[in-house]
Amino acid sequence: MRMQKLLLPLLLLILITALAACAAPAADTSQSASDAAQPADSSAASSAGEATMKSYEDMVVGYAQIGAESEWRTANTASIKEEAGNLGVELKFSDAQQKQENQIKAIRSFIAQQVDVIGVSPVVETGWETVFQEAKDAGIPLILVDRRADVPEDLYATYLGSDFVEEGRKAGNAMIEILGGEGKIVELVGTVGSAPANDRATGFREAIADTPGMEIIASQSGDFTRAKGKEVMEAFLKTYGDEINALYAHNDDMAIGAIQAIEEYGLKPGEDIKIVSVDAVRGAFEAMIEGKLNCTVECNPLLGPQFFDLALKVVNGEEVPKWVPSEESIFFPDEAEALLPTRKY
Ligand code: GZL
Repeated sequence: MRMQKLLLPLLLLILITALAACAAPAADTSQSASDAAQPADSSAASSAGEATMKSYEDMVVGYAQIGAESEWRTANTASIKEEAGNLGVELKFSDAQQKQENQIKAIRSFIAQQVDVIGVSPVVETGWETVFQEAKDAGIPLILVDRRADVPEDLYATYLGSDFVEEGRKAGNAMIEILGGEGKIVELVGTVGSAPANDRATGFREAIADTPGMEIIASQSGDFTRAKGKEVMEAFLKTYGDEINALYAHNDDMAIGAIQAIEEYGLKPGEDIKIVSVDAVRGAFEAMIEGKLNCTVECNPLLGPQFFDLALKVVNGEEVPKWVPSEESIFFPDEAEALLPTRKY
């Protein structure tokens, strides 16, 4: 009897313990390889972080292009579209026919479509603050490509493009050499109010400021096109005729239009009237080979690869410089024939 009194409570204890063990859930020991490497709370955070990181293939880019006004622009557009195809980026592309209101409409459309990032080449420097603020308020980063805009720096992520003032300085210094420091110059200006027109004019004037024999006798916009460049050069020739020693054209397309006007007037471009222009498109190399153009300053339009590299970084919150300048050179007739086959635009 005494033994039973001892055994019963023991048996009861064993039974209760066994029942309690059956009721408790099993600890989850199945961990994926990646989770196993980190404590559970950080793997949740890193998987959430990974979920918002974009790749080229899942990035949607809105690009508000100026138009198709020049060989340079055509090459610039081709570079953007080609690189989007290479990378598998979804590109929404708009051509504004050189009208600011069309670029603004395009940017608003990209905001409504909630693209990941917007690229824009502002046709002129002013009039952008409102629409750029709308993009910022919508949380969509904006990249200035090719041309700057006159807005506070917090309204764009970065500017990818040339130093147009330096391009103007290079053109001015080349003109001093070509004219021997003495000559009357007419100037074909780019699109009125655009960064390249404003800055190429500034840089050229800076370069010739200390050479009193160099005088700009007329300056008028040819809007970066061949047709307008020809038209304005015809007017210059009508007014000044063979008083003109040289032409400074803010791009090769206007220079090529002016070459036609000079020949129709009965003078020899590149000889009677020396010509310095900017862009270094194939047409400029061909004109230098024919002896009709004396110098072209390079302005690189092949910005597609750099643009999408910056776009992905900006979308993924990486730090980028406020300005990414293009690398550029200057070319003269003696090297034109050898270089023409190597030119990509
Ligand atoms: C320069 C670019 C200019 C080119 C022109 O970066 O904006 O616009 O010089 C083009 O040929 O039309």
